[in-house]
Amino acid sequence: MNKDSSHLFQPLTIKSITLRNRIGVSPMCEYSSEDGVATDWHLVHLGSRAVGGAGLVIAEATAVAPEGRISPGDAGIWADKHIEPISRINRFIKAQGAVPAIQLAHAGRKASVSRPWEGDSHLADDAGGWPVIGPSAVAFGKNLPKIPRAMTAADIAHVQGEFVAAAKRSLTAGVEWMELHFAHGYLAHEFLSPLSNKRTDNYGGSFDNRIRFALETARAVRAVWPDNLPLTVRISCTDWVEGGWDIAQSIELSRRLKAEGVDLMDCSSGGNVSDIKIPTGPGYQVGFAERVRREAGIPTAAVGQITEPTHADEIIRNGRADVVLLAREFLRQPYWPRIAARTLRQKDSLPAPVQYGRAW
Ligand code: 531
Repeated sequence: MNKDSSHLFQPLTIKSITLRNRIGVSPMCEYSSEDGVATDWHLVHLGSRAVGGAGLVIAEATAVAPEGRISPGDAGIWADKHIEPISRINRFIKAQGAVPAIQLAHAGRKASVSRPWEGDSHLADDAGGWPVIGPSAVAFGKNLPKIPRAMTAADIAHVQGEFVAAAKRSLTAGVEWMELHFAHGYLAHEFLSPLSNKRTDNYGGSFDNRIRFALETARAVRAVWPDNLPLTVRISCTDWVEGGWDIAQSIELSRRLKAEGVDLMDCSSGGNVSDIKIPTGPGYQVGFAERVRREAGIPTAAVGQITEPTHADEIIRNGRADVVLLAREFLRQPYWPRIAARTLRQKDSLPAPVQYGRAW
């Protein structure tokens, strides 16, 4: 039960950062960057949702290295030229009262893919693609048949250094909330899951070994990310397959990440196994956020088919998560928080921008 009677429009403070409400824009790939550089599309896509009243706006999976991009159109932060366009967006988001966040990512064996509207399948090296890496030489399969090169210990240290450099650039760009993307079958998840990690060194095999890449990466980022700013991690709480990564391992990983100074776990699922049936439906992943929150004792974000204001409010009121993240619903309704505030009779807790005030 919820002792502090939290609700959707109650502010949330983590470290020195206060969200004006519990509503976040989930990171959504736009595949609209040029050599990783953010464009006007991103300013409007993210900026309009800040105007719409979100407390937190998380920029899409942003690659820490060019070969860590899912597609050639992915956002990136592997070079200093990426900083200023992100800063511009973040200044706008902050001016609207929202907190700007970024999701740092490396796609591992699921890199080198054509944009969804161009086929959503692995691009050959001579057709705009590039060789992919992973914990082991095991392909995802189906539309992503490339066999990754198994990373050496030096490769692992190198990628971790890229996460650190990306975190430093994010700080320079005015990011106030960091999310590490360890979910959805991308590089870190590939290390976590026994289905994709077949290593025999100290990065594979046992649970302790499979989580080593994630723990070390979080530790290295925490060392450069200011103590007073939130560091968060998205995981897939289950592979939805017997013998794969699961919720029990996710809870233990969350405990270990908390000990490394991670402030919140963003609880998603899936993405590491092709051709499986996932029992989706409204809030189908909320139970993961609830268990991680309760059993690992760490704040969580719930994500996945949350569309109704009363449902989002119930999740917060009943202490099932601390933040709700919306993706597709925000594409349909950039002003969802304002509509939700009316529905929940909380209109006064989300003042309109002065430019629009007369309409409210
Ligand atoms: C959808 C997705 C959700 C959950 C599991 C697997 C896939 N998204 C994930 C995105 C890329 C586009 C598709 C990322 O996480 C970067």
